Amino acid sequence: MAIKDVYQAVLDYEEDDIAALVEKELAAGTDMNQLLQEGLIASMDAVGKAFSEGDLFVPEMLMAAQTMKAGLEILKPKLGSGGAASAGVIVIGTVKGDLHDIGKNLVGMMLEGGGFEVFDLGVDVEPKTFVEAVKQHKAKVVGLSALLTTTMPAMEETVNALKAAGQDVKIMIGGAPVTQAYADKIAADGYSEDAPGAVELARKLSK
Ligand code: B1M
Repeated sequence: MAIKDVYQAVLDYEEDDIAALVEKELAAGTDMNQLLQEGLIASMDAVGKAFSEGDLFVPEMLMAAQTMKAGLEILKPKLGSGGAASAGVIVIGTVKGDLHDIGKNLVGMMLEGGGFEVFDLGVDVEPKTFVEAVKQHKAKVVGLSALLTTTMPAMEETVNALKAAGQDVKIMIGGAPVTQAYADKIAADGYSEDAPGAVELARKLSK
């Protein structure tokens, strides 16, 4: 048994086996932070890299993310008790009027894999709900997703609502119709075209 087995389980999409592997590592006294960083986060970084290079596609990335999530579920209750530092708190959601959540969920899972504490507000989220959640969870970053050209204006509304509320939070946006130019236009702090990029961006924004 070693951390590399946990790492490899994510790469092999062993969703049914990873919980037991993580439990065994913990029982063997492996440091939780090391297990998180070198087992779960490093493997998702590798998956993200393979996706960006065109060696993996969305279904494989989803399977890896689900496997990582199953491993993370074992660590989660322990992480809150001072075992390992979170990379930061992020609130994410799909904006008002939009029900697409596959990409947003993937982004959320990858962010969790990247060590962030993620509060996912779901779909069709009103601007004021984002504002309240950012305040409640003291989020450093908020992520907005939209898949419809018709719901992109709801991103701008949300950005305006967050700024009007004086929230000290960085805003990142993404989704198939969204572009860097649109992020610049609505004064969002960043744009990512995919889930691995969202993790890198969140790391930059939360520094
Ligand atoms: Co809809 N849909 N849909 N749909 N749907 C699209 C988006 C569409 C392009 C299909 C088409 O016409 N070719 C089209 C939009 C056209 C447009 O606006 N330009 C469309 C339409 C029109 C509609 C309806 C209006 C159809 C109707 O009812 N007449 C309706 C709208 C409902 C609503 O939202 N109010 C609708 C409904 C649905 C379903 C419910 C059936 C279903 C959604 C199920 C669900 O999400 N739970 C659905 C689906 C599945 C799609 C397609 C087929 C697939 C979307 C998807 O999940 N892609 C889509 C066509 C397509 O894209 N081929 C389509 C996979 C996912 C992993 O990618 O979400 O792009 P994606 O996420 C990527 C990146 O964009 C990025 O990272 C992800 C992974 O790398 N990303 C972020 C996403 N969010 C991010 C946030 C970030 C950073 C990166 O930071 C915060």
